[in-house]
Amino acid sequence: MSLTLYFHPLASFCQKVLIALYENETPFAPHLVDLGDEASSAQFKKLWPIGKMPVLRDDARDRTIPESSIIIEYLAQHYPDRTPLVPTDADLALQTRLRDRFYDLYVQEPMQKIVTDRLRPTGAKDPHGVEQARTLLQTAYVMIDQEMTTSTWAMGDAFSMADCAAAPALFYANLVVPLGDTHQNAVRYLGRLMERPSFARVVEEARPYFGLFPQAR
Ligand SMILES: N[C@@H](CCC(=O)N[C@@H](CS)C(=O)NCC(=O)O)C(=O)O
Repeated sequence: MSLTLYFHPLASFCQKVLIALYENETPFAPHLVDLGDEASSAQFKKLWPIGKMPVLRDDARDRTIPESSIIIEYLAQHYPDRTPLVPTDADLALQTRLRDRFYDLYVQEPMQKIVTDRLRPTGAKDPHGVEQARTLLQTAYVMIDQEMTTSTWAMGDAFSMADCAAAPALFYANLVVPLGDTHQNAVRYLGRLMERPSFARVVEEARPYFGLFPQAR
């Protein structure tokens, strides 16, 4: 087996890549990274000094690939299978990348901002930044709700990299800023994502770690 994924099951950007791997039943060796453990963190940073998960290592091609979207593009290019997560049509691929960026930058990142602020010690919190993140999430929710009026998946009928990004982003964002009654199309989209076998498996595998998710205080 040539692929190794450095990841943590609870981490949303890692879940995005796990969905892609499970969609195509791509064989890989899981390598759990514990950034809270000095040795594990130091070992991981030798691979990718930035220290953000996930990272894919491909021994067959002697490549180390960081960044969730780049990993999915790499898998689509070198390990394609039944679910083409990045369309071959250039225009459709561009739209897929835009939606992938949308979910990463305007759902995952504000969600992370709100969650990680809960881990900051008293006196080092950033209430203004958290408020900005909440406002950004609300704007994104309205846009997603409109897009999902007629679509099954982020790109229409075909499941894609954009849905890999959307699933963990919406799952965790909904825990910190509930989608609520006003975004019913987005709620139904999250429901479809939760039922997708690849993401259902990811959630099951993350379940033992849910206690580590910082709850609102
Ligand atoms: N742009 C990166 C973001 C990765 C990211 O933020 N990963 C989080 C886990 S979900 C992480 O490693 N956080 C650790 C840290 O920031 O120290 C990607 O798409 O892979």
